[in-house]
Amino acid sequence: MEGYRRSKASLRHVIVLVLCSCLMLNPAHSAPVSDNELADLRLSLPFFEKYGYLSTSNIEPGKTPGETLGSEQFQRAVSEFQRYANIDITGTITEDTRVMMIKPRCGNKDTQPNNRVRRYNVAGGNYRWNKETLTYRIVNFPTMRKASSVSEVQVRHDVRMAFKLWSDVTPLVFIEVHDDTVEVDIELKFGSRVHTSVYGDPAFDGEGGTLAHAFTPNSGWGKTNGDVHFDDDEHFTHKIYSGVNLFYTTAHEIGHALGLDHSDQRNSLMWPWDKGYIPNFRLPLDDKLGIQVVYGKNPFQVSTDPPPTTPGTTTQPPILIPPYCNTTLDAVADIRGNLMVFKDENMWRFRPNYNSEGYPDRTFPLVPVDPDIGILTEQFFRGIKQGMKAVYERQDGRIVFLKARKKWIFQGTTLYEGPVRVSPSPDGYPLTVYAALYNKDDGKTYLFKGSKVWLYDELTGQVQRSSITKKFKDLHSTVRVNSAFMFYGHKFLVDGPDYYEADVANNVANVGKRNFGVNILGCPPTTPPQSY
Ligand SMILES: [Ca+2]
Ligand SMILES: [Ca+2]
Ligand SMILES: [Zn+2]
Ligand SMILES: [Zn+2]
Repeated sequence: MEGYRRSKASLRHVIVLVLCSCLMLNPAHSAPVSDNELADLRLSLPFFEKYGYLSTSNIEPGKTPGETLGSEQFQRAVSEFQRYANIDITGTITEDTRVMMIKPRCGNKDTQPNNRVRRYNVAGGNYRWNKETLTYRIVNFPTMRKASSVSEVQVRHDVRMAFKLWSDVTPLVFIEVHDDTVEVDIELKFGSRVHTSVYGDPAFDGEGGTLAHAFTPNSGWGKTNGDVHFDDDEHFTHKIYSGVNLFYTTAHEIGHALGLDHSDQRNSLMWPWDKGYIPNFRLPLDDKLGIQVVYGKNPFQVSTDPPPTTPGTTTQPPILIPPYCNTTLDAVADIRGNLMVFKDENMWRFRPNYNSEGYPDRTFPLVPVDPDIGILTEQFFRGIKQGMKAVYERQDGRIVFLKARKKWIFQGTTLYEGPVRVSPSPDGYPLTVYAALYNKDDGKTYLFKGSKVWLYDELTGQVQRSSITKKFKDLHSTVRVNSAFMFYGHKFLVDGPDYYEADVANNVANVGKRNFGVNILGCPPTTPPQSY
């Protein structure tokens, strides 16, 4: 069986391994054998067993180390491993082979797909989640403490960004749950050696070797399905080249937690070996195709290709300044990691600049995806015509449109509910809203109107009203928010052509005015008279 799935067969093999290794590794019973051969066997037999290349129960007991090394099963295992590791295929233990057996890696098994095409490997069958919204909790934090170890804030950030890699290319939505009385789908925890009381959960091995492992969804482990365990003896780091990069390891393990097995493609994220810190890391194509086989595409997928041009049509005169520049926008929202900007009947999508130094945290200005004239919002979200006041993506991944006293809720690009009439309620939900954002940090939706802000709890329906200057202390009382959104952990409040940016504690970073179009959307810095 592949990955960490409950399987009686694999447990049986572990027991057999202990017996066989004694027989085979005892030179007293066998023909003369070199120390090197013995060392190679001691290293490779448990390794091949652990990673699924060889079941030692298949090797006849009583074989000498030399006979074992020369046996067809063993040589086949070595060749298969060498193919997976992308080193010369010799069928014998070479120096490269030893290096790759010692190199830090994921503890899950390498699977041997029946076809020999280098590619992603989906666990297949029912080894997937049968829902699109998944919850996770970071149960504990690394206890290894060096000056350069990840901080708790960095762990939380890296985990969020690792999930985002996968949610950006699928319909999946991940929600962090802090309350430890609530059962979640994916638990992430750090542990050393024997680290859980779960029967069959393999022990970790101290620093080096195995870095982490994860459990395939729906694979018979009960609550442990989909969980991710990190070896707490590793020195996990954040955005530096030393130590083990936590973001990369987490992103890989989440791949397993979603139902991917290892890929033999060296440049994929699901390749078993650690690659360390990679600045501006993007999900490789192999992994993207793999996860989309299981869950489908992100309905808002933004192509990184230039917009298609239709041959034969007359080219439109170039617009000097796109209509979204230097103007008051209707609404702005972060939807699955892409910024969507709404004005009149049009919308524009902007994606992060993957080549920017700050990627994935800060990549301003963003890169426009749609033509300057925009695309019709109605073509994307049926029933949504011009004049939307506020748009935001809710915790459950649904998208809410607000206009006057009406509310639409979309699941992907499909209308899920609405338009429903927002009725006056005793709890004080505002009747007209001019801007809205969903705050992942406190789970509240911020609704803006005039000098007021309402904090709305989507689950309980509770509303809390405050003045803008009380909620955002540095903000001037004349600020009127027309659009608002949360992007990479910061709140952006847009007032006409200008914007203010607030951190987790609602401290406003830029108290002075800053042009939204120029700084965030990449509009031309000078503003000649508009030509339309
Ligand atoms: Ca779980
Ligand atoms: Ca380890
Ligand atoms: Zn793995
Ligand atoms: Zn474990």
